[in-house]
Amino acid sequence: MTKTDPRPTPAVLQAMERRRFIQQLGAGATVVAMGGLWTVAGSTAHAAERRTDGRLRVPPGQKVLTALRPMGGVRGDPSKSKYRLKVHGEVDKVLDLSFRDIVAMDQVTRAEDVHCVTGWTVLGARWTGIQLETLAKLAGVRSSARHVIFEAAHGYTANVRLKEALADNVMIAHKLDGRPLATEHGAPVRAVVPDLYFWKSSKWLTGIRFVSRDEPGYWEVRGYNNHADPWLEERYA
Ligand SMILES: Nc1nc2c(c(=O)[nH]1)N[C@H]1C(S)=C(S)[C@@H](COP(=O)(O)O)O[C@H]1N2
Ligand SMILES: [Mo]
Repeated sequence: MTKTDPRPTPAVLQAMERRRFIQQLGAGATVVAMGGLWTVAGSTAHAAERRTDGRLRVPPGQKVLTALRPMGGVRGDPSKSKYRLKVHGEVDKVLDLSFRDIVAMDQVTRAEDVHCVTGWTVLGARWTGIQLETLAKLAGVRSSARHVIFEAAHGYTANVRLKEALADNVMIAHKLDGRPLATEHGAPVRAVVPDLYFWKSSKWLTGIRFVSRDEPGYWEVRGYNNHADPWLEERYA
């Protein structure tokens, strides 16, 4: 995981004075940061915009990019024909789904903003897939469940509170902007948890495990915040 992941540790990030650096970026600028190209969208356009819940559209300390930046990670197998997704843990019925099973379920397409802890935001990415809530109902999540663990290839995990995981906009997605997910973005299937920092959105998703006790995931045990609310800037532990 760490081998191909460009993410510096929190200590390194802070040493780079990330925040100050990002604030210096101008609208429409293309800059090289942390080993990659960032295309910064017009920064004033969304500055005052608010969401229906009253929160600012762009969380504090974030710059709007025009497209998702591939953030690395150890890739899983992108093959649709071999794909399996296990829904397990505190459920009445364990599910073992193929890619066909997933696309045969109620499909939704939603434009959702995503926010990466390294300081970029993409507005209105169009995700297609199923709502996590649909799977939760199908599996019969028990009242003992309190958290969801999004399990991915090679042991990557991310934990999300059950209540937040069952929000309308939490998806198990297989398309982005009308096209099948690219391998680097988690093909064939990834989680999308728009309202928490993007590391909670496991790519190359292999399992959804409902648990009664919290289990901090890959980044959460490496210095990142256990909850990860972008509006509270819950970046680090
Ligand atoms: N399996 C897996 N999922 C992952 C990661 C990872 O390393 N492995 N990185 C996370 C992080 S830190 C971010 S910001 C987003 C990046 O998604 P993207 O590469 O599609 O932009 O994926 C998240 N999901
Ligand atoms: Mo991230």
